[in-house]
This record gives sequence, structure tokens and C-alpha cells, in this order.
Amino acid sequence: MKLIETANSIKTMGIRGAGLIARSAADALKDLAENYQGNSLNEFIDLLDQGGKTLVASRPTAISLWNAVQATLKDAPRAENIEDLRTKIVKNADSFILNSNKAVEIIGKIGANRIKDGDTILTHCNSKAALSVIKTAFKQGKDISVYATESRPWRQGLLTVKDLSDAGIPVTLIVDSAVRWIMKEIDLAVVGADTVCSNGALINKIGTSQIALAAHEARVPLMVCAESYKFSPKTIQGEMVEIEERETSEVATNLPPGVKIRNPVFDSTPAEYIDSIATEIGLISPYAAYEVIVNKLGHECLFERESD
Ligand code: RUB
Repeated sequence: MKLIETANSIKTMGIRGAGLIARSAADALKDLAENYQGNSLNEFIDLLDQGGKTLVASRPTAISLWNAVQATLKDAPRAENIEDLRTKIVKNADSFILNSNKAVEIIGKIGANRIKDGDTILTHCNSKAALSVIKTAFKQGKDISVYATESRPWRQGLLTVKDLSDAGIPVTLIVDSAVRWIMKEIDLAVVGADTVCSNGALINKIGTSQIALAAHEARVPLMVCAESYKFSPKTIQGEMVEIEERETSEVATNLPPGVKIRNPVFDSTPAEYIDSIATEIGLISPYAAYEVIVNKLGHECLFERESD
């Protein structure tokens, strides 16, 4: 079943990056709807609901996943019959995926306006939105070069350097601990987002907050690239973002007995360290996160949600 495969693949990082995770979840729900063979509307709704919960449980931190499931299933309570529900789910999933891809493109254009000819850029992990900004600036003819962090333990930085070098952009790989040393050569730091909280804090790949501190110290602006569905309606209700801790074997194996390992894979960067957030609805201050959540994701998020 595609939905189970998708959830497993998200869990095991076969599908990764908050935007792709979201699009894959919408696509898996679309597949579930297209293939429903039963004849009970309630059963169909329950199946979709369970499917949504299975997907959301696959990785806890990126709100994009939860927002994608909400956007795809939002019309379920209003469906008149099975075919109506099927049509609604397929339409919602298609439009979520289309808009998500468009958002990455628009963010690329908006963010690229902040990049100047001759700039040296630092990026972290592997963010399609951040790469869209960098690649757009390069396509505009700007002479830029990039430092990319390795991003232990999964080393997503290797994907980033491949993508940038395939695009012809000069790129240098550094280990995560080299960030502060390199910062004196950096003009702009550009990172993606897994979740943007209502207070403007950014949740992104572990190490982002250290980059933010080093950038702040060196007066290098930090630009976050985040589609509006990376903003969290849950945080407006006071919920904390769960920071995923993954298997310790991802960090090291065969250590002496008694040595512990921890593997938190995201961290939180307070708004004061963020210069701007490039979204598909404009370049904003992190302090405008509340407005994005309420205006873009709906006033209903101000009121109590039904249980997830
Ligand atoms: C990836 C990561 C990326 C964001 C944004 O973490 O932190 O910066 O997900 O990516 P992981 P995008 O590899 O653990 O999923 O801009 O592609 O949505």
C-alpha cells in the first residue's frame, strides 16, 4: 500500500526534506482515495483519517507534514458521497503539490534579490527552498560561491554539493564544526525550515542555531527559506514543537560500554537571530510569523482544533 510505503520511507529518511515530505504525504492520501473500493462513506472517511494519522506519526518535527494532511483532508466532513469525497481529496492533493512546487520557485526569486554579485553564501543540510534561492541568483548571472556544511550524521550536505556543482555553482564542503571559522568569508547564510513557530523561532536541521549564533556574531544576515505551510498553527495554540531524536547508531556504533549517545536532529533558532524569512507571499520579518499563520493558514487555527 502506497501510504504505508510513504510513511515508512519518511521514517527511514528515504523521503526527506520538509517540502518533499509534505508533497509525498498529499500524494499518498490521493492514492488512498483513488483506490478506495468500499461502499461506505464513513468507512472511507475513517480510512483517510487513519492514513493521515499514520503519515503524521512518521516524523514528528516538520509541521509541513501535518499541514499537508490537513490541506488534503480538509473537505472530508462536507463530502456528500464516496465519489464526491474522492474528487475532493484528489483535487486538494493536486493543488497542494502544485502550490508547494510553485512556492519553491517563487521563494527562489524573492530570496535571490537578497543575493549580490560576488557574494559567498553559507548553507546547511539540504533544503530545496534554500537551493532554489541560490540557484536562481546564479541563473541571474550573479557571480556567487557557496560553502555547504556536511550536516552530520546523515551528511545531507553531500546532496547539496552535488546539486550545486551539477548546476555549475562553485561550492566547498565543510564539516559542521568549521562554521564559525569560515564565517569571516560569508556574506549571507541561507537555510531552509522544518517549522516556523508563531513567535518567529525557526526549527531546522541540528546545527542551524549554532550557524545563527556565529552569523549574528559576525554580523552576517541569516535568511530562512520557508513555504507558508512550514508555519505552525499548533504553536499559536501554545504547543511546543517536538524535536525528533533518532537512533543512536546513526551517530556511532561499537563504543565502550556505558558511553551514551544522543541524536537530536533539529534545533530551535530564536527570531532575534533571523534577518528575514523568504516565503512565497513575500520576504518577511520572523516577527510576522503570527500573521502568516492566521492569514494564510486560516483563522480556525486560533480556536480549539478537533483532536488530531
Ligand atoms: C532537512 C532540513 C531542511 C528542511 C527544509 O532535514 O532540515 O533544511 O527540511 O527542506 P532532514 P526543504 O534531512 O532530516 O529531513 O526546503 O527541502 O523543504
